Amino acid sequence: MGAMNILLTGFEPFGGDSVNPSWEVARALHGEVVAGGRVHACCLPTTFDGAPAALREALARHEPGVVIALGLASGRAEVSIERVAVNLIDARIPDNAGHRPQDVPVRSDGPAAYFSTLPIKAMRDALRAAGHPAGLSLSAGAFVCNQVFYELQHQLAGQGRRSGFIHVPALPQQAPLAQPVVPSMGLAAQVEAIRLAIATALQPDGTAHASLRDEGAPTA
Ligand code: PCA
Repeated sequence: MGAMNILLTGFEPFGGDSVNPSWEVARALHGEVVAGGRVHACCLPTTFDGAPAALREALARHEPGVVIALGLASGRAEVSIERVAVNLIDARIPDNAGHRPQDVPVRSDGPAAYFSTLPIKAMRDALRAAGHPAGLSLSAGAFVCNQVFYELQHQLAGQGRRSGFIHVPALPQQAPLAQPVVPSMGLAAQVEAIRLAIATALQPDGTAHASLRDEGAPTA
């Protein structure tokens, strides 16, 4: 028996950016043992067609006990721990394959939404206690990040594994390139925050979310 595997995904750059902090953070933590779990980083393509398959493959390869998917939310100032994935794709910009699907479900056979099964409030509190800007978010958007979050929860539904999504702010070098200029957080601080988020997610008593754990949305 080795250490429990933790899958940490990030995304390739998109929307004309040359860097995506979500992948930089995941890559920086690759191979680390955090709270007894070994981190496996995986870079997902920022395409509606490619991301779900890449995620599925990573889940099969690593059989992780905990999964945290990361993405960039340019414009947000905090590490935002997402609460809910919705069964909706409505792309505001084209993905990296030039596709811009609008008003379609992630899964035509799936529930309207899934909740995160991570101990989200314990994670937020741990990050804040360590001095990181952190908060809970009620929307992961309707682009590839939300799609991956939804797919993740759908694929792991009912398995009792902890999984969810965290959006990170832009890096300082990206901030002035956005119009208007966006808030940012340095890479070292992002890495520290996500390491702490992982450690908190591995704590057996992270029960902030117990009543919602491992349920689909209350539809049907
Ligand atoms: N952010 C985008 C997709 C990839 C990423 O890092 C999003 O929020 O949907």
